[in-house]
Amino acid sequence: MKNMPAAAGERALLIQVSIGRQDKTSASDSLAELERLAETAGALVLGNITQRRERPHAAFFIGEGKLAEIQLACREAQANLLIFDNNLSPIQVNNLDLAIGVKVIDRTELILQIFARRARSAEAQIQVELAQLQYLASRVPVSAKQQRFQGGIGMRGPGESPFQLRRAPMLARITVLKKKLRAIQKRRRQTRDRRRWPVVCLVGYTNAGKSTLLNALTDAQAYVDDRLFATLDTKSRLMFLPQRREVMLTDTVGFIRQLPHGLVASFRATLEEINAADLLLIVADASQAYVNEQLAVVRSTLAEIGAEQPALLLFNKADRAPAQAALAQLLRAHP
Ligand SMILES: Nc1nc2c(ncn2[C@@H]2O[C@H](COP(=O)(O)OP(=O)(O)OP(=O)(O)O)[C@@H](O)[C@H]2O)c(=O)[nH]1
Ligand SMILES: [Mg+2]
Repeated sequence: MKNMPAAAGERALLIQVSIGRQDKTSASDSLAELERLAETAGALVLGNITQRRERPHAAFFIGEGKLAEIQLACREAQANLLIFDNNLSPIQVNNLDLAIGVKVIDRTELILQIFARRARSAEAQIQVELAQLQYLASRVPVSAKQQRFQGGIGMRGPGESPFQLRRAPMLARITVLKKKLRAIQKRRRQTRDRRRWPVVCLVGYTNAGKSTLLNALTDAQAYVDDRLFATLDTKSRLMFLPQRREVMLTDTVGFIRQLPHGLVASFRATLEEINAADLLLIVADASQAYVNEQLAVVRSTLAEIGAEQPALLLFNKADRAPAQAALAQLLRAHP
């Protein structure tokens, strides 16, 4: 993986519990996405174990009977990491870790890890550290035996130094980071208030092609890659329109299903850009089988951050074969 050394020896099994009547295809799509996320974080994915349940098991999320099967699978595949597609409670993470004896992380923690590794600007790093700390503060280990605090994928800050695992210093650090972030946001707001151009924001699911579009329309030379969360530091560029008109075109961080709320709050500064835009261009990857589901995620995330300005929907990657057939149907479904 380019410029991202794999965490040494991270061999992962993916675990997914489908609850109630969750659609089978959407569950397998979510699992495929989890695999891409795990690989982006540097883990080697060895396989997956799935289970269907009416409701989550209170102590383990997954059924108690599955624990032995998972343990055996870990031993056979020599896995040292379990990644749950479901978001787990702190107690469930601890219980699983102790019962199976292998490090357990969930979807949220995995996404936070990717953000931590990829954050470059001071602002993005503060946002990531804040999100990680808020998440970790509720997950202080109950036992030194727990595998999850032995390094590797899991909580490492952008500086790759292990966190202090005590709650009080964490909370103090959270206060400091929030203050720093507010100062950066204030500066940003002042620049924005002085702006002379209408602002158009590119938004959409991760990997939809937002940065590619920014590059095509301006000279931004933004980083483009066929991986999830290529963009974490956003760019703005002037775009020239006919009749000598200009707009400011802004790229943003992609959305994803089950985006952690703590993260959404921490990335408010970035998302503020969306709120302050005059027009949103929603970029959707028409070659994705689950483009409608992805669009639903984008719309609900926009609603969550209170973005209510006019939006244009734009179907991208129409050149790809699977998209050709789907396109006509999509255009009918989204007039
Ligand atoms: N075939 C095809 N590929 C495209 C098109 N637009 C973008 N891509 C590819 O899709 C991948 C993702 O593009 P990006 O522009 O990085 O996507 P993004 O929405 O900025 O993604 P994140 O920043 O990761 O959220 C890249 O490999 C692009 O080359 C398109 O119109 N057709
Ligand atoms: Mg991008």
